[in-house]
Amino acid sequence: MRRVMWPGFAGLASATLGVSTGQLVATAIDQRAGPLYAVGGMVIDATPAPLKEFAVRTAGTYDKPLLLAGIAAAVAIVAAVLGIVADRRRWAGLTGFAALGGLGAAAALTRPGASALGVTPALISTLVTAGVLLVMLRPARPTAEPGGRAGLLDRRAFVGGVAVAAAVVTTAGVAASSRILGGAAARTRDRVRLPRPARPAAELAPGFVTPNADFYRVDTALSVPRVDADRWTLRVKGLVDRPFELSFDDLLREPMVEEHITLNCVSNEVGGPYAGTAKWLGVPLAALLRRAGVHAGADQIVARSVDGMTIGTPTATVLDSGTMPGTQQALLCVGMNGEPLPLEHGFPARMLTPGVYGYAGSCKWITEIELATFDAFDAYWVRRGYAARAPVKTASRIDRPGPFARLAAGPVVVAGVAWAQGRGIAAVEVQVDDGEWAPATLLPEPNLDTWTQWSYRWQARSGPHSLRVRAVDRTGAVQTNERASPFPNGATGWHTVAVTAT
Ligand SMILES: Nc1nc2c(c(=O)[nH]1)N[C@H]1C(S)=C(S)[C@@H](COP(=O)(O)O)O[C@H]1N2
Ligand SMILES: [Mo]
Repeated sequence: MRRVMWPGFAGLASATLGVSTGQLVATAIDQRAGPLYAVGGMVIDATPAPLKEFAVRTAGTYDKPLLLAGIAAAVAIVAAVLGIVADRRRWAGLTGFAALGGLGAAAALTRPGASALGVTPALISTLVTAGVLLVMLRPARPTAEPGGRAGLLDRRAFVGGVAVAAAVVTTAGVAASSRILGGAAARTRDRVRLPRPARPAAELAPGFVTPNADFYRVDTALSVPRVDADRWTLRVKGLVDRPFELSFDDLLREPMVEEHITLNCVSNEVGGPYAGTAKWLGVPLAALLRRAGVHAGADQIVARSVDGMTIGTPTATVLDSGTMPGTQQALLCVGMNGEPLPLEHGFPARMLTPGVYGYAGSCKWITEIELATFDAFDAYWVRRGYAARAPVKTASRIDRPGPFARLAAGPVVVAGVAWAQGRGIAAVEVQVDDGEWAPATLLPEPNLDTWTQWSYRWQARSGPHSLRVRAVDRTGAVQTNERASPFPNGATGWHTVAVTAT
């Protein structure tokens, strides 16, 4: 038994120490080059879109920690097995660990924007793992004491040592990654003085905008990119007459506008939480495109982020944005609800295109805008089967009462939001059980590219009920009840909530 337990444990312990050391080394280079993060990033990019949808839906914002934990668990199992193998055949076991290290190195090297230095963490992980393993599997030396107890004590001391070292290295890694890497980004963010908008947005009722802390976050970044604004640039290039580059200071000197715009994710289920409204501050993208002089036929804007995301937006959508009364302009944003962009929402700058889902118009941590064509280039999510052109569909949501709420019979306020970006909301209707559709009361809509808040006074009789909502846009089109899944261009269907009145 001991010939399995001890070597298995040795494999696990040495890999734990090795991988933590690798993660620690990575903080000095690039957090994403850490073996777990690099493999995690590779898994995310390789995951088929429907599975990713499932992960986002079932795990919400925990999908990333869960993925990391899953990879760590898989590595732990393989490491324990390799420890047992190494106990019998050193070279076979070490070869296995070298292969694991190779996987980590390959993952780090193939991450977008990776440098050759990216192999270092995986290399160091492998060396540390192999070294610790060899020491742990050394046969216990015969000792003066009868029964070889000193050998066992050695081992216990060693195990303790490894455990303490792993804990120290991991803690140091976490601390260092937030200080070294987060430092410059957080410092430059703290120093940002947002310019006053040439055109400020109207003040709206509290509760209309989503506070930054509650704003949904959807992206493929396992660790939030921490961009030092002092070293950040934006290049505008591709099919243009005059390519140019802007620093963050240049950008802050551009005339800014402030706009309320609703952003939503194509992955949002009917009634789901991946929609939010903020007051954005930024430079109209159309102005930057005009400065560059876009070639005729360049029908796609490809935005690239520091972490290699690509997001393709129709050029016409951006150039036409804000020209129809009530619509808002597509922006290169630096501010969100009166603050510099939070790191998770794209500091120092992101795109925001009203009327198209986030994956097709709202690149965070943006660093490049390339004018291209839809024929010549498929962006990240398009390669995975999502629609290249992704106008937001009319949607409405019941926010209260919540699903399966138990409430007192009598007057009940049913309330929520509805949006039909670019078209605007003309009416919202509520249906209780199989009754008539009744009009809800709408709060004024600040512009056609935000949601509208609605409420409905309901006299609840005791018993179980279902509440249903649908919106009518300003072209007169009634929101469809035809069920569509989020893949490949957005969910449709009426949101229904079951409640019980007593
Ligand atoms: N760099 C980068 N930008 C990105 C993404 C991403 O994964 N990486 N996700 C997009 C998607 S799918 C959506 S819905 C929005 C979400 O923006 P938020 O996280 O600020 O709400 O960002 C978009 N921009
Ligand atoms: Mo999204």
